[in-house]
Amino acid sequence: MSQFCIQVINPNTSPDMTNTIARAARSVAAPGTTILASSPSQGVESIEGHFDEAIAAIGVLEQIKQGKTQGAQGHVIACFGDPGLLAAREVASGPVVGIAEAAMHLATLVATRFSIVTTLPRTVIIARHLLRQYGFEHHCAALHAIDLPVLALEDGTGLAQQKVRERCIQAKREDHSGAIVLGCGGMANLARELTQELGMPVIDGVTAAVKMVESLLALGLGTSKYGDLAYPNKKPLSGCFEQLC
Ligand code: 2AL
Repeated sequence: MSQFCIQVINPNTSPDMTNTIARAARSVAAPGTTILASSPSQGVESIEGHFDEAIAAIGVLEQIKQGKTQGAQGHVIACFGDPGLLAAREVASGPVVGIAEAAMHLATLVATRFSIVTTLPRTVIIARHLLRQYGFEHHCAALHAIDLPVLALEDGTGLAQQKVRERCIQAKREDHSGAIVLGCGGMANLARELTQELGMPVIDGVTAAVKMVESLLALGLGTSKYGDLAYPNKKPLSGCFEQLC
């Protein structure tokens, strides 16, 4: 049996969300796969805009470096904006997969069009940018926001989860799409139950990305070091960035 070590990085600093993500990742990992769950030592406790993403990207790079020293062969970036994805690929040699790209890719394999249900309205524009960047613009029927902050998913009240469920039901009724993509790492534990309840694929990016990284590792495929994803050119980094060398 293959023995893989996959690092699942929560780019925000919320320990509760890291636990939710780690549990979901372990629930789908193959028997031979170890999940190394991690989050940055400093940064933002939730990622809800461009400013947050810029900070989170540095944390992702710090975590990739640490994951490599701990034996990680592949990496998942478990935030729906995929912060720092291409930079992470430059510093990694194994595969690096973001949860937004993973969920979107899988959605196109099981439906002609999908809907996205995310957290705050301001994160919708981030998802739109990614759809364009990844070439999935024409596959997405609509985007919905539950209009609650990311950390509402970890407040223990269940309100955010109820809103996700309601938005998914609304998306099924209104969008004429065949699948729903959950647009936050903190929603990772909801996909299976919603898939059952709605009778259509509801896709979470954390579990999708873990299975994609496992597949790439099983095929012996890592990030290409030929071309723009080659290791960064060596040059001095100053101040707090020295630790990224
Ligand atoms: C996210 C996410 O997945 N984690 C986080 O902190 N912010 N993005 C989002 N759209 O809710």
